[in-house]
Amino acid sequence: MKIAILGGDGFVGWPTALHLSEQGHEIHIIDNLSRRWIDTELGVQSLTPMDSIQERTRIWHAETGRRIRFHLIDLAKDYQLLKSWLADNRPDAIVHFAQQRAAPYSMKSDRHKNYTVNNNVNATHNVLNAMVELELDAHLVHLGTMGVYGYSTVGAAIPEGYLPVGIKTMAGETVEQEILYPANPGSIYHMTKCLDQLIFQFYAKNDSLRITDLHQGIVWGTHTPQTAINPQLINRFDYDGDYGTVLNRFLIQAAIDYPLTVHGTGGQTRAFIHIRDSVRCVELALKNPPKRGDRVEIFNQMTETHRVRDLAEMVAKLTGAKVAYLPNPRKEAAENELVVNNDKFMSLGLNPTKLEDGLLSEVVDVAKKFAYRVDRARVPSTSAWTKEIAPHVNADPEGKSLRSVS
Ligand code: USQ
Repeated sequence: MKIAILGGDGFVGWPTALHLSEQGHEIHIIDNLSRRWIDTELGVQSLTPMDSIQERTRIWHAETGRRIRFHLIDLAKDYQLLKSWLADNRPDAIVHFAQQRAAPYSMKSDRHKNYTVNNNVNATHNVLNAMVELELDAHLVHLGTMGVYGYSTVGAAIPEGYLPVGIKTMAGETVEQEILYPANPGSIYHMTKCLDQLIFQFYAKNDSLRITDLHQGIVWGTHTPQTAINPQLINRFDYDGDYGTVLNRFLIQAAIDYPLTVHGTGGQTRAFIHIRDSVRCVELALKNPPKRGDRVEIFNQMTETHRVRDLAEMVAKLTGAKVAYLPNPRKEAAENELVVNNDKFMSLGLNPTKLEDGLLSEVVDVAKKFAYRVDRARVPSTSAWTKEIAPHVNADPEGKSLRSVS
């Protein structure tokens, strides 16, 4: 297949591009390199040293003989450029990762909120709009989030996108329907993914576009078999307070002897998936497209759930790190249960990489190898969800004010 990977320079986009290229697909990365610009804005860099996208694709060609082509397009702003690229290339499938993906970054200020909404919503809408205009029957696979469901404890497993409901009619009968599971975003970033769901629903209904939405959990790990082929193909690894996600942050914190930064009681339960499984799920989704006229296909892309404090304890046990319980900069439930249905990917043959598979230590090794690149001042998460929370954020978990290190 000819596949366009929108956002193919990012943390999940890059290993997906390599994985699909290895399988013989013709891969085109479309990216505006915004993650690299945001690193510059924040004054941080990936833990792992990353080459330019052009250099990465050159090395991939030198190692494998396969070509990945790169096109610099801002999907949210350059609609005409995107449209003419799609018209000229007419891909069979489009994998859409091209969105600002960090909840803390999206909550930093009013400017960051605006940027995240404008960028994410326009990118999604521009792609769909152009597909309709060009009568392009490509399968669109979008990376969504488990966060569209919220994390409230309802005592039932979260289904894959749709919830059966009974609606009482005026005649007193109950009509059965399946509706999108009620959206319950916890940040501006997550809110944009909820908006995406409605946009997809409309375009699938109105224009019979074939769309798959992957509701992904928190990704951990860094290597896939392809990124490990050559040091210059290495994936990015975010550890900073805005882009670092919880488990990868704990692993790098352990490697640099920094207290593990648990927000609140650490009673938040979240869904997780290893980066290797993430790329495999995209492959499985591409192999199982919906038909024209079908509703949006939704998969829950996660393989296990964990409580944040359990993860901290697991990493502490593995490494001897200390755990710090900090005031939570986010407005979120202090404690929640989370049960998720992921039957679809399991029935398609996904064989999950679990935390217990010993890979945690592999990531600690990566973290230790590149620990010299860490700026400790960038580790704390200081983006507060509300003005009321902001004064309580602990910007220096290593400082003397820290009392709750166990
Ligand atoms: N947390 C800590 N300490 C930290 C960092 C985070 O206790 O140092 C807590 C947070 O308060 C939160 C949980 O860990 O309760 C998860 O935070 P996270 O930063 O790992 O994940 P999140 O902000 O939810 O976002 C990430 C990705 C996003 C993806 C989402 C999947 O950045 O792109 O959509 O995970 S999910 O969480 O399932 O919505």
